[in-house]
Formats: sequence, structure tokens, C-alpha cells
Amino acid sequence: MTHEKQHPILLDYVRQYPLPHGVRFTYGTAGFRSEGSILASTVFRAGILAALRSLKTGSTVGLMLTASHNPISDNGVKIADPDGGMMIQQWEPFADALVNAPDPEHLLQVSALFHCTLLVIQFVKEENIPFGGGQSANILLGRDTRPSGDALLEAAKQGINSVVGAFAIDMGILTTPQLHWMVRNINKGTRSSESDYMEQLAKSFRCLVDLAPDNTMESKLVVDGANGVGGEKLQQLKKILSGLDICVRNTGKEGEGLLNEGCGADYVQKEKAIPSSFGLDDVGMKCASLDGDGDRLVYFIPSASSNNVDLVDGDKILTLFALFIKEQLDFLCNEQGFDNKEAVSLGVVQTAYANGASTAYLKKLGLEVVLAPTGVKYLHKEAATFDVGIYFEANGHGTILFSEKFLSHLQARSDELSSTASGSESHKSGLRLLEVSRLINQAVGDALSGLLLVEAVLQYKGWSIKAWNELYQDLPSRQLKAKVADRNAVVTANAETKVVKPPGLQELIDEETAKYPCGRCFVRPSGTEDVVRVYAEASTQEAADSLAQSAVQLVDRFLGFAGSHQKA
Ligand code: 16G
Ligand code: MG
Repeated sequence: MTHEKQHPILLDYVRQYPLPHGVRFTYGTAGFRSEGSILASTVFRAGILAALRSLKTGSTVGLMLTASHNPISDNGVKIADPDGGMMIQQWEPFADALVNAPDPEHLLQVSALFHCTLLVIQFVKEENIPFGGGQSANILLGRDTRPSGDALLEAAKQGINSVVGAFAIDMGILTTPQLHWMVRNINKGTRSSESDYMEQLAKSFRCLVDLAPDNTMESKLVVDGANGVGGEKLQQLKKILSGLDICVRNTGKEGEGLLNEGCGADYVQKEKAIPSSFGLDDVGMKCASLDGDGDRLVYFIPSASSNNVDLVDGDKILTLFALFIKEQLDFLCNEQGFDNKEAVSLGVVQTAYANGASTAYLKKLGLEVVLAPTGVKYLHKEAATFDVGIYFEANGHGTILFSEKFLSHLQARSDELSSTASGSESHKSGLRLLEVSRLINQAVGDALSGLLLVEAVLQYKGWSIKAWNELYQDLPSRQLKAKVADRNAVVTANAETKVVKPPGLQELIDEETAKYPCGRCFVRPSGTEDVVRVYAEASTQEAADSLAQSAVQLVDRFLGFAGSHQKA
């Protein structure tokens, strides 16, 4: 197929999806996101983008329709790269140009430009995209349960079909991590269907439980499914799970409530309040909450006072995993014959939002703690530099990455020991680590596999949720948002812990912070909302509130106040 044939096909399709007026879309930390009713042209063009990405890489890519924890009327679209991770950042400016190109003629310039304008000649040259040369592209499509998903799925298919040689494969309703997992597995040539995913999770969970000491524990877990796809999939998984007593609420069934409304991981974490469908009968219970697309997980204990919860957030999940992995590595490395400890690098990755008490705890364990900017793609990249890299955002996004080198080393060691030292602690530790790598999603943070690993580790330790929660006590913190004329006037460095623009703002934040014992404060432009976010931490709640309030005032002073300040 030549460019001459491609051009009219694309033009014909593009005309069916006019851009909405007066809106500019940006491929933010989680792809393009907006009100679902105005997203058709964006999703159509994201289909073209996915097809080009597949052509460029010669591999299958993914396209996911979701707006995660946003209200039900929103939707969004993001692309999964062949390794199952987020689309590489170098393509984001092109994604923005393609999606915002104001009219069909202009769009053609941007996308078919591969041969006619300077910009695209440059892009295609740099990227070396084999466009129109008979290559085929495969794109797996997934979507969450949002009502706007049906029509947007059609738009994505049309976008893909408009690129000659590109094929859309509809995988149906999925959690975001399921789609990323499928893309990764398909490209690795391993089993990649939804039932393979479910079976792998159930099997490796069972193996981990079998490898744990015979501890008695509170096995009952009550899960808030956010009335979204995560709850639905957990119900499905439950049917083949053994060794865990799960009760799922907010599954999205008729009469159970709306997606993310008064429920879900984002609500529980931000509001520190019990989700709908939970009440006094649940006080003291071990509970967990998923977000609307199943990639965030937090635990909580409903408390007796009003609607509050004791939040067991992403930092605590990270800490639990870090303790467990470190212990297994110690067993493994103490055994003669395994390379010494230095040969296996273990690192943890957090963002500036991680509670200071969690970072201090992890450092006390002797772990290397790396800070990354907010957004899964940044944490993931840092974690991938270790043999075992554990990353989590406080909001519950995260996973554990294992390097291929370490996994093959483990496998070889485990095969060797199975004949000589089977049953030894070292052998078991190797097996546990291998099972963790099979259970926990290697492509992206996954609430379902994260939940099963939490349960397996609690079982191994013989810990209640209360014991886990008491590992350390969070410092009081406060998040606020400042509405400003232009959030992009704030530029940060050092993983968002320092403001470099506007000049002078950081110095005043530092001065203010120094007034509070255990004070820590940072401001950053949101990647998903038109606001500047403010985070403050101090030894008391009053102090954290007051520091956050002062920082908001400083932001206003430098950037100009443009509205009311709300809780994050
Ligand atoms: C997106 C990110 C999430 C981050 C959040 C911050 C992904 C998949 N999602 O939801 O990791 O915590 O944005 O939002 O990367 P903010 O920039 O508005 O504070
Ligand atoms: Mg999500």
C-alpha cells in the first residue's frame, strides 16, 4: 500500500470525527482524559497513534479506554507499549499534535506527513516508521465499564482501521492492568488470554500460601470494588481461588451504586472515609478498596468513630512487600553457593507524596530509597534499574519488577537445589520469589495481583491488618489544591521536591517549613487537573494544615489566585 492510497482512506475516516471546539487535549500522566461525550475524535486519533506505534515497533500494542477513578461521565484513552508499560514519552508530543490538529487537512499533514512536511519527515526519520510498506500492526483494545466506552471503542476501531495494515483486536471489558499484561505476554510469546491471567494469579497465590508457615490468620477480606471493572473481575477470580475468603461489595451490579461515587481507592485514600456499602458491622475488619479500572489498591480498617477509617495506603503496601522480599533475599544470600548480597540489587521507589514515616522506616531497614516524579511511568522506569525494584505511590499504584537476569539466576538455582537441598529455607525463598514474579504484574501496577500478594505475605507473617498497620505511624499530612491562572508556571526539579520556577517561591516555602517540627512541604502542577497541588507534613495535624495553608498562600502570591481552595 502506498501513501497515495493511504491518504484518501485516512481523510475519509477523519471527517467522521470532528474535533470539539475550544478544547485542547494533553497526553498526561495517564493518557488523554476528559468528559466522555467529547472524546470521540481524540480516541479515533489515538487509534491512529496506536497503529503507528505498532508499525514502528513491529509488535502488538494496547489501547485502553478508561478514566480510572474519575466520575462515570468521564473517559480516557492510553496506549500500552509492546513491553506492557506506558507508551514511551518521546511519542507524547506527537500524540498531542495528532489529537489537537484542528481540521482534517491539518490532521493529514500531521499524520501522513511522513512524506510531505518537514515536521513529520523529521519525526518519521527519527522514529524510522515503516509506514505504507505492507507491514501489519496489531492493537489489543480494552475498556472499563463506563457507558461511553461502547461508542468510544468504535471510534478507536475506526482510527485503527484507517491505517492500512492495522488490525484491532477487541479484548472486551478489562481492568487496565489486565490489558497491559496481555500486551506484554503476547509479545513475549507466552499465554495471554484473560483466563490465562486468572489462572496464573490463582496458581501462584496458592503456591505462595503453600510455601508459607502454617499460620492462623484473619482470612476474611471485604473488598470495595468501586462499582467498576475491578470488582467484577475479582468476583470472577474468586471462583477459582482457594485459601482466601473474599466478600466483594460495590461490584457495579444494578442498585449497588455508581462507579467511583462515594467508593473506590481514590475516595477512601483521599477522604479517609468508609466507602458506601460499608458500615458499623465492618468496624475493625480487614478491608481493601480498588479504583475504577483496577490499578490502585489501598487497605483500610473501618473505625468505630463516625465514618472514618484507619488507612493502610500504598506506602504501607510497599513496606510490607519490601520486608518480605528483603527477608527472602537474605535467606537466599545466606546460603552458600548463591552470589553474595551485593550481586542482587533491591531498591524501592516512592514519590514525594510518600509519608515521611514510611521513607524513614524503609531506610532503617537498610533499603535504597529512590524518589521519582508522580506518575506510574516515572516510578516504573526507576524500579526497572534494580534486580528487584518495588515501587508504590501512596495512592496505591505500584508493583514489583524483577530483572530477567535475576529470574533466570533464581530459576537455575532453584532447579539445582531441588535435587540437593529441597525443603531448605534457601530453596523455599527462591521458590517464593519466583512465585511473586509470576503473581505480581510485571507490566504495570495491578490491584488484583497486589491484593493477592498482600494476602499471601500476611499469611506468611501470620499478621493481622492491625499488626501490619502498626509497623510505623504516619506523620500527619494535608493536601490542598490552588487554582491558579497557569499551573505550568510552576516548574519543579528533584522529583518534584523543589520549585525552580517561579524564582523565589521555593525559598519562601523552605522558610515556612522550617517553622514546623518534622515539617516537609512541596508544590507541583497537577498532571490531570488544572491546579497546583500542595502537600505538607508535620508533627501534628494542626501544624500540617497550617503549613499547607501557608504554602497555598505563597503559590497565590506568585501565580495569582484564580478560585477557591479545596481539599485535594
Ligand atoms: C495519574 C497517574 C497516577 C498519579 C496521578 C496524579 C498513572 C497511570 N496514573 O492518575 O499515577 O498519581 O495521575 O495526579 O500514571 P495529579 O498529577 O493530578 O496529582
Ligand atoms: Mg486507575
